[in-house]
Amino acid sequence: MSRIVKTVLCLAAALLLIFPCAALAQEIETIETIVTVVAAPEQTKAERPPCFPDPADNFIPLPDAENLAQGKPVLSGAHTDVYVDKNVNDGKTDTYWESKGFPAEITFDLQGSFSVSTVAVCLNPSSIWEPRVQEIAVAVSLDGESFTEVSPAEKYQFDAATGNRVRIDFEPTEAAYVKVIFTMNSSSRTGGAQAAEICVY
Ligand SMILES: [Ca+2]
Repeated sequence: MSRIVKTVLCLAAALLLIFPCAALAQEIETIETIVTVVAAPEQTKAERPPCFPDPADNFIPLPDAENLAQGKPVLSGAHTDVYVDKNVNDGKTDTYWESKGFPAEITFDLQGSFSVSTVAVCLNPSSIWEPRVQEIAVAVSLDGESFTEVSPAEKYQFDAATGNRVRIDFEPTEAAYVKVIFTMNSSSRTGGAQAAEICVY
């Protein structure tokens, strides 16, 4: 290859390198002129756009009052596996009590006498806990021995869409002990009653 040809080829190669770089530099300059920098929004708290309603808006509301059962002594019959009765009033919906068979009774010692009118039975609110029906009655006592039924056995629907919880309201009654009696659970995954939290108001 002659020296002239080599020189021509080198010049051509140099031009190919130079012109794309020049074009790219111009493009970068163009991009820089159209980009508008905006400040990041304040993100110290989660915000939900109006078009995405909070699922909790559909939850069954609970009384805005002290839960008289939380942390109080609790007594039940046989439980399944590790799902002991003290899980039912530890304030956490990711721990639960599961009875071994039916009927299943669980009794709270309120450690004092109170006017009570609502019992709430909650499952884990996660939708992995599929909808189910449990049949539940409520009885109360002042001495822990003689109980009076304040809400007869009824079937209650649990559904994650409504918070996986039910609310049982009855006439205000003086009580030192509250017994919750389960007689059925439609879930095919258990042969017993289940409750992540039972609350008394
Ligand atoms: Ca719990």
